[in-house]
Amino acid sequence: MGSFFSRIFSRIFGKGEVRILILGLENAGKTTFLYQLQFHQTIDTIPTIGFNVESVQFKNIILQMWDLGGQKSFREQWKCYYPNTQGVIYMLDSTDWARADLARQELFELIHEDDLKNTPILVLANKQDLPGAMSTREVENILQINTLQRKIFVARISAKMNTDVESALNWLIDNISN
Ligand SMILES: Nc1nc2c(ncn2[C@@H]2O[C@H](COP(=O)(O)OP(=O)(O)O)[C@@H](O)[C@H]2O)c(=O)[nH]1
Ligand SMILES: [Mg+2]
Repeated sequence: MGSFFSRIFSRIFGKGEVRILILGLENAGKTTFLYQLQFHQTIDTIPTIGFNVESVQFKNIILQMWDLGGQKSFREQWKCYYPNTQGVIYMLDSTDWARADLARQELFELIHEDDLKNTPILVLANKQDLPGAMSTREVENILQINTLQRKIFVARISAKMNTDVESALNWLIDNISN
């Protein structure tokens, strides 16, 4: 059975490796998420200068995860990483109502990029362990998800507590292969 799945995956994903970008404003929880996936623990993060990249085994696939710095000066360089990307994770701090509009603007910018036009986008509404975190409906409204003609899905997670991370990633993997 295992080899059956690995044959299917290698047919879909070539070498069995998928390139995924983790984007979003600074402080959304991108680096926490990446380290949770890779090391199964919460690691004290510092603002990311440039990028972190980790190869993470998820089921039978290797996810090559690029965690790009989210501060304004780095956001301008996100474009350089778009070519050959198969999936985008857009991380949102669900408690950051003040910057929700900015988060939408950045999402809309990347959605119109040619290099990402066929890329499914998984929105991770992070920090659901905190009081006042946005609901799925609130995130969909704020990001105007229903105006986007895209494979896009909002999942609520807590990167810190490792809650609901795996089912969210399943959506992304399924939609990369389709
Ligand atoms: N309560 C809570 N805090 C989180 C969560 N994810 C990240 N954080 C915190 O948010 C801050 C920014 O996280 P970081 O991963 O550095 O964000 P990045 O700038 O997007 O890479 C850190 O203090 C994290 O501990 C979460 O799911 N819940
Ligand atoms: Mg970071």
